[in-house]
Amino acid sequence: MKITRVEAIPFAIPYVKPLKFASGEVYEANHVLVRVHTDAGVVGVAEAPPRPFTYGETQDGILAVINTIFAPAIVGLTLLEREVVAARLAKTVGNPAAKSAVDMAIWDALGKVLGLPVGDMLGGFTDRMRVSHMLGFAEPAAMVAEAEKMVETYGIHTFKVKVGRHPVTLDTAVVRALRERFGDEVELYVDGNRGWTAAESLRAMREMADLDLLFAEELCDAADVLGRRWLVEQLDVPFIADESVPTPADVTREILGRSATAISIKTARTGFTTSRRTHHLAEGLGVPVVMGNQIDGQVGTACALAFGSAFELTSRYAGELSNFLDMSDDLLTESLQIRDGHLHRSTAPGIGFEIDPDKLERYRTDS
Ligand code: MUC
Ligand code: MG
Repeated sequence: MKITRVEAIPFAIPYVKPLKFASGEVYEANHVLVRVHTDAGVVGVAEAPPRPFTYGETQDGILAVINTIFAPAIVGLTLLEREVVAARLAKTVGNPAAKSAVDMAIWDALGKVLGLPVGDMLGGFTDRMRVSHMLGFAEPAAMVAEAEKMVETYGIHTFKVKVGRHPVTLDTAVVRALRERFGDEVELYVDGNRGWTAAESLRAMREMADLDLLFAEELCDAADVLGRRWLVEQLDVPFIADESVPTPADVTREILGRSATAISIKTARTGFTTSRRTHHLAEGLGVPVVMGNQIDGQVGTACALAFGSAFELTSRYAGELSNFLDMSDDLLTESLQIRDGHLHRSTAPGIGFEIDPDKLERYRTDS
């Protein structure tokens, strides 16, 4: 069960429809596939999506930190020494997506060696999750049309609407149009990716007071410490901290500082080992959790599904598990299938997906 090699493979898959939001735009999935090889012959796999506008990581940076620091630090450890791996990776600051992919690939390998699904190893609460779809910036009619397609084709009934544009009425009009089109058939919440000030956020939330929002996420920057506390105090829906809580310590600070009242867990930035800590912390603090999407491909989505379905708290609300639908292709032998608004996790050992070697050959950018 010893780790013999860590491989980091860059690949690029174009999006059919780019995702646009207040802090950035994504046109191509230029991720890094991480493979952890073992002396048992088993290979664990996960992916790292670089998000420079959120965490500062780039595809080249992820390759460099894995090849030059992480791989030499963990080769020779066994798959059971996940806390030793975590401690060694923690010696390097930042690099959350690179660390997470290494961590999740190790869990995948361990599951394969033991013949157990990772979702069961983590907690085994359920075998499925309800799916929430993120609607990126577009004209109101186009965003409503996308939601219609998601309802009709996939049975999705929960939507996270990206907001944070100026004037705020641009976005509030979209949310109103969605509520008018679907009535109480759908759940709606908004994510500002820090695009508004605290005052703009409050104005927008007041304008949407009659639209029965489920949550508001990261509407303004957590660095505006008092402004955000002022905003959160006046809201009557939970305020989700997303990019402001990449570590458990950040969760503690934001929740105890009263500048958030719910959190997003993203396996793309906290892997399985740290996501588990974050989950337990959220449970202890008594705050709601939404499984978030770091604009993951199908590999990353399978990871979020494995973790989210493992606990009651992480599967209570719909998880953001559908944005791989915007990609022109993916790497799996069998695509994830959203049916009746749900994703079911695989019962196969490990995270539960297989990489198609032909697809990897086609999309990798290092050969
Ligand atoms: C989200 O919830 O903010 C946008 C940037 C990122 O890192 O994740 C996405 C979605
Ligand atoms: Mg967010």
